[in-house]
Amino acid sequence: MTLAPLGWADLEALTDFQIDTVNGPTNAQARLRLFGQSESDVRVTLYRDNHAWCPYCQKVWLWLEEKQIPYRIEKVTMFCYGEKESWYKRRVPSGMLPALELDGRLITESDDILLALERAFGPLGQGMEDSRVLPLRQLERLLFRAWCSWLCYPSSPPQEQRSRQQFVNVVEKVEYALGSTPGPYFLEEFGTADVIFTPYVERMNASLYYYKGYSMREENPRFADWFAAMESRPTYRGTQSDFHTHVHDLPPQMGGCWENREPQTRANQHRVDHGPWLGLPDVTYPEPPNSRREALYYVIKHRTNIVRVNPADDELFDQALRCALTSMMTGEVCIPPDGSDFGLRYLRDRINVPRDMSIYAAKRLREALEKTAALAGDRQGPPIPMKHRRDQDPVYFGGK
Ligand SMILES: N[C@@H](CCC(=O)N[C@@H](CS)C(=O)NCC(=O)O)C(=O)O
Repeated sequence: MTLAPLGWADLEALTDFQIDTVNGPTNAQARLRLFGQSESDVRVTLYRDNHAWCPYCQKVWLWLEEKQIPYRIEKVTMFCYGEKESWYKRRVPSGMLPALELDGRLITESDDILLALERAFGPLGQGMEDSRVLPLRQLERLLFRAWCSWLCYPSSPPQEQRSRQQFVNVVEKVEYALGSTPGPYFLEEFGTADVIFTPYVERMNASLYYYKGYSMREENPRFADWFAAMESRPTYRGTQSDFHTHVHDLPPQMGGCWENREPQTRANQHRVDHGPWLGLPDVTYPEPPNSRREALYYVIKHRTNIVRVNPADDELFDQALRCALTSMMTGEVCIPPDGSDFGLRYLRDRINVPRDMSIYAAKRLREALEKTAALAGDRQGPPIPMKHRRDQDPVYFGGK
């Protein structure tokens, strides 16, 4: 059946999604987290980036969520997507993130932040300076360097092979470490070491799949088990990003990501950019039943800005967007207006996980936008910039 696009009020009636950002599950939208405690218990403020892209911020964020420490969140702009706030530069002249205020004292450097948090609230499992955690922290840095050497420098084919091999050799060491304790985590119980590995392993999984045709999660059984165990934790799910977001936010942050020319790389790139997004190895826990309702809720909430920043004509795009949402919620075909393919794909390419919504909601929305765009034509949106992401500057979205 072909449907006319529903109006905004009718669409609103199709979602009952709600989230308690303060006391509910981990989420990227919160400005305050209380875990059932009172606001007077708050001793901590976390300064992190607006888009939840910054890996060192994710490390501290995950730690606070796991320990259920009440805290406030102040969001700051990263250099690659806009102007750093002057109030932040006055506090942290380098502008670097994360920073954390604990009982009025400002701390920078994510490891120092975790050490200070441990002193104030106790460790998360085995602490940062535990004799079994220290070598794992070193191993994480070794893995990070091997990843950077492979991904972030242009190389000739023989050099590319050497860098790949070096990375795979370190991955084997990590597989061995994961395999040397019972259970899926780095030590017997979940703890600091898992938190420390999380941000970059998530980014490695995404970037190597896309730029190198290498699927870290699928090719390494211990990593696969570790990822699955991490995904069983609502804390991690709330901070987890998807392949599309990571592969397009990393180049400006890392100073470039270099692809190889292998057919597998091409195939992976096509899949991440054009779908289908469900089934990609960025997530493996089952899809929650409310993913479409979640996507609808967030689009409705931000629809005025979403329409305003889109390069397509406002009225035309408003109708096209309602078409995509109608089709996402009803499963019926809704033909968008002529000329709206470009605008729909512009939005498809700029859904940011977890800033805008969680991973499955984003996949459903991308899918609906692409299916609807395909009914109007094959024009792609403007390419996503590689050197900066000012297309994501929060000022275009009505402030912070
Ligand atoms: N060693 C620092 C590294 C922090 C870092 O590199 N932060 C990046 C973001 S991931 C940053 O703030 N860059 C400035 C910017 O992008 O605005 C730490 O562990 O906290």
